[in-house]
Amino acid sequence: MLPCDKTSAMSDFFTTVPVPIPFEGPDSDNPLAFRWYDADRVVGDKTMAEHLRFGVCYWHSFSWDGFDVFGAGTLDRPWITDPGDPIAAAKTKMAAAFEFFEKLGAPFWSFHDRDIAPEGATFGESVDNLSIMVDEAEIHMERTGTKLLWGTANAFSNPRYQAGAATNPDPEIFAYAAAQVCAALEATNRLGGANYVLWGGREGYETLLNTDMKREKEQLARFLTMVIEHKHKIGFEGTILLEPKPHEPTKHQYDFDVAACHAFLQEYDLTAEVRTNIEVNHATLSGHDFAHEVATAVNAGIFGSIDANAGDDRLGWDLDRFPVSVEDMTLGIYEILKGGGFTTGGMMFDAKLRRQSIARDDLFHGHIGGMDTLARSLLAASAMLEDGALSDRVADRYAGWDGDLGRQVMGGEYSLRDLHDRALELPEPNRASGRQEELENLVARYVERAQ
Ligand code: XUL
Ligand code: CO
Repeated sequence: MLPCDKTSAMSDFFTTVPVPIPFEGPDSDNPLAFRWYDADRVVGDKTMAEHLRFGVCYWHSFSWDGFDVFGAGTLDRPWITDPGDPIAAAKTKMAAAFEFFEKLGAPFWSFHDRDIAPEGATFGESVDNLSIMVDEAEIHMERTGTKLLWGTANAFSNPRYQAGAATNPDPEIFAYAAAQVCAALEATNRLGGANYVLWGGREGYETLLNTDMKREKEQLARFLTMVIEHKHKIGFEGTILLEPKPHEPTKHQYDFDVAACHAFLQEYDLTAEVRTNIEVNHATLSGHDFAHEVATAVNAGIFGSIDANAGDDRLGWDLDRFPVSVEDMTLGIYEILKGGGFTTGGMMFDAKLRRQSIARDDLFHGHIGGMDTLARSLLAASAMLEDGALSDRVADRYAGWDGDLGRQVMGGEYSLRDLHDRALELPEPNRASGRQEELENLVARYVERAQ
C-alpha cells in the first residue's frame, strides 16, 4: 500500500488537459494529442519510448515564473506560492510537477537540489530540507511511475558562487560546493537516478587579470575525482555527465564544448568514468551543429545524454526554446543512432516557454511539440540508417583507404620520402565530387517521408 497520507494531496492544476495526452496520429487536429510520438511503436529494434527516454525538467517548467533580466514574472503559476512555509510551498510545487509528468506521459524527470527544496539558513537546514523533499519525491515517483533521468546541484545561483564553485579562488567555497554536491549525489542515488549531471555554471572566468586558469582547472579535476570516488563509495550506478557550454554566465567557460571536455577528461585520466550531457542550444552557442557535438562524443566514447532544446541563429544567448525543427533534430538523432543510441541517457527538455506563453496548458503545448518533433526525427533518422543511404555514400568516398595505398599508408609502410618519390612517378590524382547538395536533398526526402 502506498503511504499516501504522508504526501501532499495530489493536485489539480491542469484541469483542461486529458489524462494522459493521447496519441492520435498525423491527421489529428487536436492540439492536446500526439501526432508522432506513439510510445509503444517499434522503430528498428526498440519502441519510441525506449529510444527517446523523454524527461521533463523541474527548473524551467515549475520553478520559473517567467522573469527575465528586464522584468518580473508573467506566467500563471499558482503552485509557486508564498514561501511563508517553504516546505509546504515546495510540496505544492512538487505535486504540480508530478501531475504534469503523469498527464504528459513523460517517463523521466530531472531536478537541481534547489529546484525541489528551499535553501535553509545553514547548510544543515538545506540538507534537511532536501531530505524531506526526496522523501516526497519518492512517494510521487512510486505513485506515478515517473523515473529520475538525472539530478544535479545548483552551485551557481547563490552569491557565494559568484567566482565559481569548484574553480573558486577560495578553498572554503570549493569545500561548500563539495558538501552540496555530496548531498545532491546522495539524493539522486536515493531516487534511483540514471545519471548525475555537472554543469559548470560559473566554472570559468571573466578576466585573466584576476584569474589563475591553470590552478582553477586543477581544482576542477580534483572536484570531479572526488565526485567519482563518492559515486563508487555509495554504490551509485548511474553515469556521471559533464554538460558543455561555451559561455554564459561567465565569458569563458572551461567546459566549452565536447572536445574541450574530452581533452580535460583525458588530461586527468577520467574518460572511463565520465560522459557528456549535450545541450542543443549550447552546441549552437559554441559555433557547432548539434550533430557535430553528438558525433564528437560518440567518437570519443563519451556520449551520455541530451538536453533537448533549440536556440536561435540570430540571438547569441541561451534561449532554451522547445525544439520544432525536424530537419535539425534528424541529423543529431542520426548520429545518436549510429553510436548505438542511449544507454543511461535520454532526451531531457531543458526548454522553457516564451515569456508571453502565460497559460498553464502552454507547458503541454511546448512539450507535445518537442516530443512530436523528436519522434518524427527518430523516424527519419532510423530510416536513413536502416537504408544505409548516407553511410554507403560515406563509405564510397573513403573506399581508397581500404585499397592498397590506404592500407599501406596507415600501416606505416611508407615514409614521407617514399611518398615523395612515388609522386614523381604518377600523374595528378583524380578528384571526386563531395555531392553535398545531392546529400542534403536526400536527407530532405527522408524528413518529408518520415511517417
Ligand atoms: C544551463 C543549463 C542547466 C543544466 C543543469 O544552461 O543547461 O540547466 O542543464 O544545471
Ligand atoms: Co542543460
